[in-house]
Amino acid sequence: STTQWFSETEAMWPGQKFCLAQEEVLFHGKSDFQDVLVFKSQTYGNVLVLDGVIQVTERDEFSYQEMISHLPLYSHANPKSVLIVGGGDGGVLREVAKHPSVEKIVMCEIDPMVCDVSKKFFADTLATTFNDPRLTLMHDDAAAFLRNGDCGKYDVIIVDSSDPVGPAEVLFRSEFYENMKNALNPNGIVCTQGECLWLHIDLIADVLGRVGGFFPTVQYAYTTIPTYPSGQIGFVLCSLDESPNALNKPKRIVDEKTAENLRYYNSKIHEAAFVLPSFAEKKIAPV
Ligand code: SPD
Repeated sequence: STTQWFSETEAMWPGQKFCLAQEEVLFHGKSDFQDVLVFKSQTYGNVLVLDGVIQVTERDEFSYQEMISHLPLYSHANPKSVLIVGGGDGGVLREVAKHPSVEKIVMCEIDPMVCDVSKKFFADTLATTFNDPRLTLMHDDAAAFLRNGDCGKYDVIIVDSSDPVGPAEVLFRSEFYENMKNALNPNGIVCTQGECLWLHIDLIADVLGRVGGFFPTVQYAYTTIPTYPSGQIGFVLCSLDESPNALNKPKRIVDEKTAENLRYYNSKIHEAAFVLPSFAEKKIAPV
């Protein structure tokens, strides 16, 4: 039989298209915010696609979810309160919940359909932790939530967004970073989805330049992941801690029990993730 190929929309990566062999469409619908597709792939497990762009495959999601969560959490001495912006598939929540010091997790995901399909089609892989008693889940616009003074204070804010076309566009604006800063406790840390060095170096330089105006310490880190554009995705990390290694040296080491549950993150890769190739360093280092 002929192979069906799913290929990504090329909104932010003109001239290239990533394809996966597709076995079966499990769900396809339109929410109030976006097009939502879940399909079973031939070799990457179930795949979640929003507005034509791959968000998660079961085979490689751990690289992204572990790094966007544990880079900021292990850079903090004692994280107790965490805000997850987006993250409706539950993967980042699963990682945050691995930290026993965390007492309160608030998740602000605009689109309930993302949580619903994850609970149905990724029940054993991503949506494993929605019953954690530390969690408060709200379906709200995070930009509006953070603009109002009642959003609470956090040690770590993780922005697990889609790309800045569509509902996530507002999460890349300066006002959003300023509001996140105001929602942090002393020594608080923000970590956001920071696109790809190969494709979006100008966007990354722009974001880093702007947020450098709000935070004393800003650094970029990245991870490898086969199913994101060009096989790589990065993170913009911002800390209120002014010390030079506030972000690139973990403040805590992974205990043995947690290490058994991690497939990508370790203390060595934490430091390595901040080491940039020369073309990127030249463009974005002097923030
Ligand atoms: N180009 C795709 C970037 C997607 C980042 N967010 C993924 C959500 C996984 N929890």
